[in-house]
Amino acid sequence: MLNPPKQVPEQVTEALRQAESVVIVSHVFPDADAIGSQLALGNILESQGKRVFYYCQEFALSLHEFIPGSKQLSNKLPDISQFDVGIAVDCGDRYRLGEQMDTLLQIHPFIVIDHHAGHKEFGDIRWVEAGRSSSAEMIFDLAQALDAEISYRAAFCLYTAIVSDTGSFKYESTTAYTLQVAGHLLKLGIKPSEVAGKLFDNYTVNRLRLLEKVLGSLKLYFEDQIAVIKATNEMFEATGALREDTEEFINLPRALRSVKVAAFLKETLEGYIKVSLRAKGECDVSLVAMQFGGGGHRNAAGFRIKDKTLGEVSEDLLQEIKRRL
Ligand SMILES: [Mn+2]
Repeated sequence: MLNPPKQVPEQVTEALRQAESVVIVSHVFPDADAIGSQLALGNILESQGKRVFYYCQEFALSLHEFIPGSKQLSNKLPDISQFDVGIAVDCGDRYRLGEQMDTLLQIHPFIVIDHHAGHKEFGDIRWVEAGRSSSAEMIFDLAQALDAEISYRAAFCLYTAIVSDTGSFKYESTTAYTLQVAGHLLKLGIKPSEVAGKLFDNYTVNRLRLLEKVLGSLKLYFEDQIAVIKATNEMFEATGALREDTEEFINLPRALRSVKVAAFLKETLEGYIKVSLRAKGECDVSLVAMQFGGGGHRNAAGFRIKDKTLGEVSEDLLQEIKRRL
């Protein structure tokens, strides 16, 4: 095995060794890395005799329900006095904790494990490595540091998270170490085809009908270097698809040969315009997202906005992307 890029900070392992009851939080509207990391870490800590509560304000169970343990996720935070450690995984800033942020941050020590570039510090004990492929890769290291066995279930969570956050090992963040961790997880019995099937080959008919409409909205700008697709309320109504069904759609315009930045604008049930950005090459879309109060990674970022129309957001966004191409 290669050595991990960095050792797990002693403070993290110390605090977890002493803990008896912990709450693990992932970010609002979690992706597979957030949920996979959360559930894997919980499974690892439970195997060491600790009580674990899994909190997440908003999660899409139907999309992630194949991730083992996802039924344990709760959006109701109990009395925090029972927890002696709080842990946030995959949260680039405190607001990603959701509405219970203030309450959660009253738990001390509060440990933060994250890999987002542009991470805004919060919590008491921070382990942040922007170069990592995924939070799950860090949770793997943490298991080693705690001398914890990784169960098949935890391995399944970690592998799913890594595949998802690296775009199936395609993104720049994929390192030799990432592949070693993945290889180790295969040795624990994980079947890549099974995970890929559950992560990607999971469309409903409604979802495919929605995709047809969303792709129909494709517009190209700036010598086809910028691609924009949209999902409107009307499209969701016409197809009966769910808001979460748009997962992965952004990768299709991104796959265009000429495209350097792809944007996906979606109307949410709460009246927001939710924007996902993907880049190949020179444009750092996390900087674009930050201009609109969001964040993310160099090649994958996002934000949401209220009180503006799809057309207005699209206009402002195009200006900002052009400026950075
Ligand atoms: Mn992540």
